[in-house]
Amino acid sequence: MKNRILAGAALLGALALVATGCASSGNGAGGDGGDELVTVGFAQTGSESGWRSANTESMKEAFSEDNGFELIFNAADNDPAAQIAAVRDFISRGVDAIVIAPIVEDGWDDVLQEASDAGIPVVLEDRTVTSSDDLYASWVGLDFKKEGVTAGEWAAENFGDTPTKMVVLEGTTGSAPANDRAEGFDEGIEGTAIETIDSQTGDFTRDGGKTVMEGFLQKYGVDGIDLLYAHNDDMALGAIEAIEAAGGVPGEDIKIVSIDAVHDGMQALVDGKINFIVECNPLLGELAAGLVTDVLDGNDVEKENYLEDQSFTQEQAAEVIDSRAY
Ligand code: GZL
Ligand code: ZN
Repeated sequence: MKNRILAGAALLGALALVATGCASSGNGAGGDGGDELVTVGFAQTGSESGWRSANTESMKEAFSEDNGFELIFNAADNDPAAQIAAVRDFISRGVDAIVIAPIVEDGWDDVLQEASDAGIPVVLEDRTVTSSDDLYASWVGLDFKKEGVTAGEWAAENFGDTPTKMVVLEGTTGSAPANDRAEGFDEGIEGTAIETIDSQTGDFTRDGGKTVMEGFLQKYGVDGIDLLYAHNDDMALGAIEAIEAAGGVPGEDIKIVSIDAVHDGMQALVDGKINFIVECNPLLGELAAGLVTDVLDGNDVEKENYLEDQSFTQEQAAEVIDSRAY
């Protein structure tokens, strides 16, 4: 299937155009007077990170009443069973459409089949699932593997020639970003002298990153670790606290490469405590709303819709930090 990689603006424009166009058809979202609201159930992962907060805000802004939606929001506290139960609740309530940011990739076949049997279209945003793509209408998000490759290639360029001991803070076990960022990073450092001496999940949270990094520091000492690869900024920020508590200097004694580029991560980058960040754009709300509207209006949609990412050195972060949307 064709993956359409579009710069955010172009894709936004295209979808916004169609959304406006569809509003005039008077049978879906859009304030074309008299239309009742389109009811959308949104099953969010939880509130595990700064990225997630920005994503939730973007989704709530896009699925607003002004835009013709009634949003039923559920945050599953990073619990896959609770998230599936929330989707079942949406089905029993007979919503018009369901949007899911799936915590983990597996275990979705049954409930997606139930939504399909109930005639309720599903749009995935952010993370992906291993279920057949016949079981959902469309997905919009970021290329996690590419984010991992970009981070790995940076590490290879900066440390690949000398023996480098690396520890990894993995994202939520079983989640698409954790799986794909690990795979991409390993591709990026292939053939270099970077050695992964330990790797453990911090569940994408600051506390998780701090606790796991404390364990790594007890095991190897500040001098026994040269590089930290964190699958997201929140875990990197927790690790920074642990490194400083152990008397180390983050960004110096232990270099740090991370993913997300949320504000606090970018501030740590500007402050020299992180060395490189690969962005993962959380502002998916408008694209997701455009896809829901398109699907409900029977318009063709791409199965996969990628938003563009970028990356930042400390110097680049200093230039942009005050003008970023999140
Ligand atoms: C990535 C997203 C991840 C972020 C984390 O698109 O699913 O989940 O990288 C968030 O910060 O918790
Ligand atoms: Zn419409």
